[in-house]
Amino acid sequence: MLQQPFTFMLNQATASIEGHTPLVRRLSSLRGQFLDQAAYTAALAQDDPVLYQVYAVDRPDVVGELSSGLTILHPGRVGEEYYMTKGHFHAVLETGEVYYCLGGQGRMVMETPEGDWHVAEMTPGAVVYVPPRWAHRSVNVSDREDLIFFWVYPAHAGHNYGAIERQGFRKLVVARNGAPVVIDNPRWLPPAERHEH
Ligand code: PAN
Ligand code: ZN
Repeated sequence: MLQQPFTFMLNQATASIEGHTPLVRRLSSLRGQFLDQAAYTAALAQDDPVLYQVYAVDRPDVVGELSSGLTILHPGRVGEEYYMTKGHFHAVLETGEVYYCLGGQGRMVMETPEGDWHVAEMTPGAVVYVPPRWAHRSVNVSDREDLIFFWVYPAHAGHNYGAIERQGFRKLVVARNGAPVVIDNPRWLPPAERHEH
């Protein structure tokens, strides 16, 4: 069936996509991801804050279609680690993604299944290209501003959260003396040392 072109409005003033309801991810959906588990448990005992909202313009799950949307990641920390997205590989590993930063200050943490890693800066105007095979997580390194970005990826890519839920990313972004630094994740094991079923 022939698809009809369409337009949607990304409202930068309100950081939303008009006519769409966002998916909301709270602190509780990142269980096990923050290094400081005591700080995580203490934070969750107080409240279950919204970490980010995702406005998705989803398209049919077929080759050729593109899904796109807007993510708003709020500022905050658990211990010294900044608020971040869950992060994922695409289920169809050989699919990439483009991210366009519209507001705030952040980092995109990436890695391959083989353990290559890269951390890219997200600042207004930065377009980060995530090649096929690279898992990706966004981190808000500001203490006060939302990190806002638009993204586009092949609609058949799907999301694989499992590998990241098991041990996180190889690198973490934490605040040291008020500035973001990249450190090793002590829970991360090289592929050969993992015991996955
Ligand atoms: C983005 C992300 C979005 C939320 O749309 O899905 O920023 O991050 P998590 O899915 O890791 O919670 C994307 O990369 N889509 O493929
Ligand atoms: Zn993705």
